[in-house]
Parts: sequence; C-alpha cells; structure tokens
Amino acid sequence: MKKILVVGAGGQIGTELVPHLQKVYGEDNVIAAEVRDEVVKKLSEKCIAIKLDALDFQGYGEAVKKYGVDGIYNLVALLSAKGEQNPDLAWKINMGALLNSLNLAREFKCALFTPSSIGAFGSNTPHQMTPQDTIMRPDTIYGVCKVSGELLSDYYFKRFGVDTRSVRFPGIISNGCLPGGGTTDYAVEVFYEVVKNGKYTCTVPQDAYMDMLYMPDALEATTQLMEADPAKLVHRNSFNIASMSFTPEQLFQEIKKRIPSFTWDYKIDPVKAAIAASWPDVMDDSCARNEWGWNPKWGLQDMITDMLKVCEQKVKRGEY
Ligand code: AKB
Repeated sequence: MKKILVVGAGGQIGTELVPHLQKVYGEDNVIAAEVRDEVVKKLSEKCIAIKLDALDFQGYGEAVKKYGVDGIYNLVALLSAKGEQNPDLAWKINMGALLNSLNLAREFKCALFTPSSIGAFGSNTPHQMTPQDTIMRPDTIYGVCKVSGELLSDYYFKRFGVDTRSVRFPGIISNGCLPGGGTTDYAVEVFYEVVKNGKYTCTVPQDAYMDMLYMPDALEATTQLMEADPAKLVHRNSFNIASMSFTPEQLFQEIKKRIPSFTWDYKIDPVKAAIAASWPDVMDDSCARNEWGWNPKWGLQDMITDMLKVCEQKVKRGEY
C-alpha cells in the first residue's frame, strides 16, 4: 500500500483529507505533518502525526525518507485575503513549501498534489464558463503564487518526470474546520453563525458570484485525480473543477427558506470585494470530466441540508 504524507494537515482541507486518505490507503499509511505543536497533538489522537516545517528542507526530507513516502499532499498556503496583508510572507510560505515539495518529490520519486485555486485567474480572464486554458493574470499575491506553482509543477513533470497533479479548487464549504484568510470563507462562516446567533454580517458583496464545492466532492476529486491513469491526462497542473456557483445573497435566501428567522447584513471588505470581482463566476470543468472522470455529487440544496444538520450538532455540543 502507498505511504502518504500530508503537509499542512491541520487546515480546513487537511483536517478532512487525512481521514479520507486513511480510508483509501489504510490508517497506518497516512502521516499528517503540521508546524503548530497544539495541532500536531490534536492530529495524533486520530493518526500518525509529526511536527514539520515545510520550509525546512532537511527536516522535510528526513520525514519523507523515514516513512518511505510515495505521495505528498502539500496543503501549505496563506490564502487570498490574508496574503494581501503580507505579500512577502505569502510568497515565502506558498512558494517555499512548493519548491521543497517538488525537489523532495523529485529526489524520492514521490507523486505530488498541491492544490491550485480559482485565485489563479484574474480580472481579464473570461468570467463565464472560464476555460481550462485561458488568460491567467491574477490580481493577488495568492494568485501569483498559484499560477507560478502550476507552471513550476508542470515544469518538474516535463523536465524531471515528477508525477505532479492538481486541481483549481473553488471555495470549499466544509463542517470539519473553519477556513481562515480566504475570500470564500463567508460561505462556511454563515452556517455556524445562523445556527448559533440567527444572524450574519457578510464582508463579500451580495452579488459576487464565485464557484463553490462541498468538501466530500473536494476529497473525492483529490484521490480520483491522484489515482487516474496518467496516459489519459492531457493536462496536469491544474484542472478546473466546479459543482455550484452562487452569490452571498442567493445562498442567504436559500438558508432563510429553512430558517425563516435568519437575518443578515453586509459590511464590505474592499480587499475581498476586489478579489471576488476578479475571480470567475463559473468555470468550465469539462477537461477534468473527460480526462479523469470528475463527477461531483453535491449541489446547493443537499449541501445546505447537510451543513445545517452538522453545524447544529456541533453548536449543541459546544464545539463552536
Ligand atoms: C480563498 O478564498 O482564498 C480560497 C480559495 C478560493 O482559494 N478559499
């Protein structure tokens, strides 16, 4: 069975990707790596967990060697809104972790998954049915890192034969762990706030369309792509994937149909507003569908039902 190392395992994606990978590859074949001590401690209750700074090439390399790793999932990233507060740090962390992952994947012959994002696109990208191959001139440092990462990952594949694969994640909606520092975070936060307080203040404009994805589809996409027949992949870094697109107002109106007492208002963050306006409204994901069978299961209504159910349980247990 393959040995998998998840780097940056304590974030929104990692928290749910680790148990998903354990189901696919076996509990003892997944190693969760994190830089924050308290998160390593929490992870260690459910899996093999180690402290690892992805920017420390030597320490990272020792872990890859020690565990005989076959596949690395590099989830280390400062997200779009946070990145704008400190562009130098965003470049250092996002590109540093990627470069170390690429060089170690090359040295130890590992496959490598590093998510890209809708953030790789910018204002002059076509916003309707954004094609797989199109203009990519992002307006954020996060997007600059994502485009650079896509190019570098394709380069390592072509030049050195490293098995790099990736998807452009839309905003991911999940109930495992709150996201932090992203432009799409509102679509997660609102569920907890509506359950706990019955109201929500949104920092993204009411009419900003963005692609979103429910976590179970995001997890499925990740392992499906990494297990796909390489002969069928025309693209590698990175595939558009999409399942639903909506504005804050549309989401809130749908939630209100289930919870009529829900109220909301807007206090727009200009940085997030500019980022949201520069991203696609809806992407064309036909290459992912054709090349490796991407086929999302979750739509807006199912997602809302599930999110409300799980958030209610969490709030009741005092977990939020
Ligand atoms: C963000 O909003 O920065 C992320 C993303 C879409 O990559 N959730």
